[in-house]
Amino acid sequence: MELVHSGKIRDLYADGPDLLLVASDKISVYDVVLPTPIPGKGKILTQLSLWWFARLAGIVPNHVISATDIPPQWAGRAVRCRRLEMIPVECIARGYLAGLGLDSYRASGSVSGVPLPPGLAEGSKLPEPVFTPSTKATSGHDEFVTFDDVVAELGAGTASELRRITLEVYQHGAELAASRGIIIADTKLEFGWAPDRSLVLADEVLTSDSSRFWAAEDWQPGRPQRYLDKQFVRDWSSTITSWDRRPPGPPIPAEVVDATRRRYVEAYERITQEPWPED
Ligand code: Q0Z
Repeated sequence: MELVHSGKIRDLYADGPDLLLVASDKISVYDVVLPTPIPGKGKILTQLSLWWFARLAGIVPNHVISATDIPPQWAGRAVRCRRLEMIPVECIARGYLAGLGLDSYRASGSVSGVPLPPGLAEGSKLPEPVFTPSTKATSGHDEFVTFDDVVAELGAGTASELRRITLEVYQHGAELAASRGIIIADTKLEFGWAPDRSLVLADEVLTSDSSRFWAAEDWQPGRPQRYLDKQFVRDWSSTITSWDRRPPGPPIPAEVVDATRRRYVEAYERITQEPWPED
């Protein structure tokens, strides 16, 4: 099979007219991939994404063709999908302030040109979710663009549809996750055009690799939040004073790997209310 794109965590293959999106067990902290995998992570996040796609199908069609017509070596951690013409805008919805959104708010009081009220802190809940699109900058890191920039690039109709669908997906997902003890602070969605020019939700959806998942019981604005999945790795790595957060990262000890795997399983089980079958 032809490798179309290799990312840090996932790979994309072409299989005839289809694409296969293959998730690995790799984990990144502070944007650096560590040398030790988290066994099962690729499967857990793939199955969670598939669960969301099915749940969200009433809001937006998606790129999934099959979760089972997959070569055996990738069973459970790959999705066969329709090849779309991808839209070069990262469609981000935020309900809470963190990461680059927080940086932008501190610098300008706004994110993607959307003004936010004064007095918000790291981790604050926003008055209502906002659409904060970004584009891949040549530097590598994403750069916020305004809604008007999206209009200029894609037209008013498409820009409005992307904003509407992104906020609807976030609102629905965040509400369901909140009822199950997980705050989805923000999420990044990717869309493509089908041959008939309809908008299709692509890539992965509402996983902890495309979103910030916080344990609701630990949420406390005014400080960096604990990540539901990666906090053990982040906390442990911050004790490795010889690591400067540049590649290569240090190997992860077995007990941190196990605790982290349990958190991925916990997030899957809390959201889907189904036991993880391989636990
Ligand atoms: C997704 C990506 C990577 C995983 C292109 N249905 C689609 N049609 C066309 N293109 C894509 C998709 Cl999902 C597509 N990506 C992002 C890169 C591993 C996802 F290396 N790029």
